[in-house]
Amino acid sequence: MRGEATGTAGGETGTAEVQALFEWTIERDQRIEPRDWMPGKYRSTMIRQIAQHAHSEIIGMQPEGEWITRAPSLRRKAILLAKVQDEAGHGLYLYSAAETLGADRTDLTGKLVSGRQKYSSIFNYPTLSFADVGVIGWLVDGAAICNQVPLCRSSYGPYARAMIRICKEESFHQRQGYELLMALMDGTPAQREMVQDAVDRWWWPSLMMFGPPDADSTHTAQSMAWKIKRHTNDELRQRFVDMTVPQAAALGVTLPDPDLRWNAERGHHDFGAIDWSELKRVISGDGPCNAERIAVRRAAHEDGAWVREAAAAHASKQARRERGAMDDAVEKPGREAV
Ligand code: BYC
Repeated sequence: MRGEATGTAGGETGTAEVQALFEWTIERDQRIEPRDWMPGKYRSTMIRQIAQHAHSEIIGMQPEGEWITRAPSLRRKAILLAKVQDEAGHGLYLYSAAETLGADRTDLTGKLVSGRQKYSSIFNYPTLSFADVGVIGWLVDGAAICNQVPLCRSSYGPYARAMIRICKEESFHQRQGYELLMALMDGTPAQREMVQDAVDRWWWPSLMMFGPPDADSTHTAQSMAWKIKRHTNDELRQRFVDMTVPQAAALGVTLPDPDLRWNAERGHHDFGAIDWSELKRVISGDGPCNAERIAVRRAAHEDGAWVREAAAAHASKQARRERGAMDDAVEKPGREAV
């Protein structure tokens, strides 16, 4: 942590004046910026959430990435490649946002591969057919949009700004998934069955993405008070169900929940009980693909060591050159440094 440079003047608890400024900024719906004083708990909560989000984007490249070489046409391959590249980009913006809080990227990666930091439960399920690529776009990116659009108004400036671009790209991801599923539903009975099978497998894990129910959520109350989160886990889950039911009907698939029905009194869909023990199991490392996802990430990190070393050597050479040019300019005034 490089806390010194990032708004810790006033200490962890802060003077009454900086505390009041922080509260006032939150109250007025303005943004907390990297050099502003912030409570230590705000900083650590932001690092936790942003890092978990970044890790999810990077690990999230794997389930779909597995299908790039097996895409059924050049067009589908190009689309999928672009989507997976976007996810790498999202991970990078988010790691940069975490760095503005004093976090160190190498340290965050170390925490991911050693299981000390989490990533989204959803990426611990296997992608068994190409229909899974469509369903991930439709349901997983759809859930991500529901969760992330409000984060564009999150109180931490660099995170909120990163989310604006990410959400634009997520919206394209969701549409490509839906378009792929429409094409499959327009195909043979076997293709339609493949879509239904994928929907059956991804529906409940998609609902779990929103996190535990509000009553069991450790962080929601404080994160809502600090306007890091703008809605609770259950509110967003309900919004996602309401948004998805008509899309499923238009597509011609059945959502695998016999208790799913419109409740006119509430003005929302009721839905069946979620198996929270499954979420706990997957989060604690015992999902169908947890070990594989981490092993792939660890291997990629180790295999990429030479690239990081080469990039660091190049950067320090450049910095030395720039310093040399500046020294030259100081010694020989009147001549411009090149
Ligand atoms: N999976 O108090 P709670 C994407 C943890 S990327 C794993 O409610 P919070 C995409 C939680 O961390 C999708 N862990 O927490 C990418 C906490 O544990 P710790 C990722 C989960 O933070 C590629 C504990 O459970 N999106 O869409 O208030 C391709 C208690 O939870 C999960 C984001 O990261 C989970 N599902 O709320 C396609 C969005 N849920 O840290 C798509 C940003 C909860 O205390 N993050 N936990 O040990 C958020 O909005 C919030 O962090 C969450 C959780 C709603 C996820």
